[in-house]
Amino acid sequence: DEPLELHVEERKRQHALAQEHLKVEPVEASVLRHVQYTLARRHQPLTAPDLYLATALSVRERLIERWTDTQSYYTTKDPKRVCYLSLEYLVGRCLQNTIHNLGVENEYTRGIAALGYELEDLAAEEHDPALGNGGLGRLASCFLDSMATLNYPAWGYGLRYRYGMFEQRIERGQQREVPDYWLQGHTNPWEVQRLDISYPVRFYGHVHAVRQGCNLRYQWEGGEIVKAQAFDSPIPGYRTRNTNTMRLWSSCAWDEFDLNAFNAGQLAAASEARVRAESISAVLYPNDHTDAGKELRLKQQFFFVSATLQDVVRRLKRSRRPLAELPDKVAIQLNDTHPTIAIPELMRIMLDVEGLEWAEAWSISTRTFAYTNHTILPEALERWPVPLLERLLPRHMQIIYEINHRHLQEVEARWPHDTERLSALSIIEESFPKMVRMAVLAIVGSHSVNGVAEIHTGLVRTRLFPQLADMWPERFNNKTNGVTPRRWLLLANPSLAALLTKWLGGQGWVTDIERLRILKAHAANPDLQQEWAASKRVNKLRLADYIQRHCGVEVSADALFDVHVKRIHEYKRQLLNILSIVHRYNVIKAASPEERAHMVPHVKVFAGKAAAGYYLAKRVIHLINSVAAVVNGDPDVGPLLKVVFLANYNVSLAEVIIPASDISQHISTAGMEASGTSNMKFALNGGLILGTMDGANIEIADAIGRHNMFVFGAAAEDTDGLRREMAYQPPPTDERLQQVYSCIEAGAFGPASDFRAILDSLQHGNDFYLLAHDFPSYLEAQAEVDRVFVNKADWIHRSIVSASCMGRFSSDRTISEYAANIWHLEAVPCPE
Ligand code: 4GP
Repeated sequence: DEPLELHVEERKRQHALAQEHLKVEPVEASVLRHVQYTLARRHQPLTAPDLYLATALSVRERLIERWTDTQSYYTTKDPKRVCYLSLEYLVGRCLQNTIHNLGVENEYTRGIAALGYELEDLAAEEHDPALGNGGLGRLASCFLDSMATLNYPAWGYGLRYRYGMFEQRIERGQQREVPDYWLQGHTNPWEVQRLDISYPVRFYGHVHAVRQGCNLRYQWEGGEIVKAQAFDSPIPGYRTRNTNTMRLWSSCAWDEFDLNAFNAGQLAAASEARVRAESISAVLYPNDHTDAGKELRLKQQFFFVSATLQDVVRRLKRSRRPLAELPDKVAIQLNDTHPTIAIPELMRIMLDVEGLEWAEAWSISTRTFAYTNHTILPEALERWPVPLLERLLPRHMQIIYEINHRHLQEVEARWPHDTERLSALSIIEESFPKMVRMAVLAIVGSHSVNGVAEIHTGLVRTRLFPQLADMWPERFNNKTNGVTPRRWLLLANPSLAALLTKWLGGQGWVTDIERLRILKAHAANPDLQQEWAASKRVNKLRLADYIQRHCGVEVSADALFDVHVKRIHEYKRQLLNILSIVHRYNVIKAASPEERAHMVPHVKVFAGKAAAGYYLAKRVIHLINSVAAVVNGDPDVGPLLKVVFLANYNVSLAEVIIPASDISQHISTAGMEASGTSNMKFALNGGLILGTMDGANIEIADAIGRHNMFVFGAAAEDTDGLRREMAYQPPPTDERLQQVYSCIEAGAFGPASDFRAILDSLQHGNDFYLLAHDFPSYLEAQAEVDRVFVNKADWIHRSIVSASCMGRFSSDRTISEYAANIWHLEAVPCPE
């Protein structure tokens, strides 16, 4: 390692050089330089893909300078850092986000225009990297943006999947999954391969005990070694010099090529190890809420965790600090249980490699780790078979047993002879085969356990882990989610952003959205209302254009845009929505011309992916598309009802959809959605919410006033009782719902056999998701939506009030809370 002072001097010199360089080079020149010298292309003709890449490379130069400065500054200051460990990131496109955060949008807009293009059109050339499934992954990316903006020294660690989330195509009304090779076409300008940073990661092998004095020391040996190779992406804060790092690991063979095998003529065997190694970071598991249960998934988890911890320990040692100082220097946040194997891995490093004693190692470890739970769905709680762990990670299994042994001794000491409690609190589930409960391990091995909304944290405490909460009440805390106003307002909604900047006298709201509250007092101001409505219209026209281009369906911006976008899951109840749409269709068909004249025209927008193996969710997509085909093709209905399913929902599509909504639906069965974050994005963009009292909807209702939200359905505390009652005596089905079933059964939307599984789950199942139960109150809430929508002034008033009260739901607030209460982290603003 070079001396620090030299390092800093060299950086200063490079910085001064780069400054000089940038001063003299305008955007056009810089972009054309990249076209010519980096892409090795001629200037004429300039194509959009080339120009996008050259522009990205030009922006990247400015970014890299800040990035290296920040990293050097952190090295000099050596502050406490947070490492956010997440198997998923939904980053979204980077070009415009970077330009905005760097504050160079005028320069680049003008420069690109001078080259004959619009910046937005170039931005659309960027492939949206989908390295996550849904909410949890997008939250991780919102958090990275906030950490950088708030100048926290933070690292996001994860896996660089070659194939992220599948691309969803809709063919004959059904979902087809196509592999999404996001790195195709050109190099990714937003990452830097760190050839100098790689670590060995071991799998399988055996444990060897060696006697040292009167102690036994263990060594994990043999097996297979895979190389973890770092790819770094800069994460720029908004209008600050601080630029953090997201480090994603890619797997490759430790020895590129087996020359001996090759020389012996075994050509396939020569590259076998490479193929096996590369498969680890090949694909993201396209499952949320189901335990993949596959060896490869556990391999992915350990691979990324092991490389990350080696990186963390290396950094600590470079600053010449003992491991005992780890908790003062690093906070590690586990994003759900996926990285939980980090706990035994850190213990292994401290015990077997560094030679620490158990008590000290355990104290260091628990003070370093904190765990966030994102769902209470039982099928999502990870459990790994003991035999698998014993084979893949034999030393870790020993350590887990030891952690459990000591933990249960503590339980026994506090609650003697309470076998029920012992088995509930055990990390090992005594099933066949035995299983390791990763959530219990995460809680035992962390100093903080948090849920992501008030109601969810309550359920984590009372329903999911009551005995653990009993044992360590102080460990459990709530951190209600938030979203970044940079991407979800400034970037996604330029017209509303301009309005806010004008009415709030500057762009201060971008980092302090509490300032929107000022607008509340002006919600009835006709000028504001008129501008607000005009902004919404711009966004609705943009979405209408997208719908026309992608679905061939013409929709009017005067209609009520009613949006339901998220992963397709029974508990999120897209089915409830489409059934109510069939009902609306029936009502329209039966209505007289006078009645129709008073009806509010609706555009129903759906988007979302179903896990590839989730049969019922895929049938729901089919039903939505089948209903859409009939309704949109029925001249009798005309503009009163249009239904569209937009394929391949991802971050960039969300950016088009969210600002355009009048109403969005967040209608999970109460008690099942941990938080939801799109509800926050919609409300921030002036959309009203139709929802159940679930997840963060409850806190949003508190913030904006419940009367500004359209609420329906059973309450979380009643659901268990209702299920029991219904099982005992099934209630009669609502007549309107019965009619909907009859239509589907009669083949109104295609062969009834296509939807048999759905109908069976509703009519002969136990209505676990309370669809039939909530149907009448859902229709009532929708009728209320229609009543309010016709009164434009009232609607806009509610829209302004809602958006203006959303200050609490910025991820800046959430991250400040994590930093203050869990990580104990100071901001370290990098000087200009
Ligand atoms: C999601 C939850 O389902 C959602 O309610 C929450 O807002 C989000 O995490 C962020 O906390 N969970 C997942 C998952 O995406 O894979 O468990």
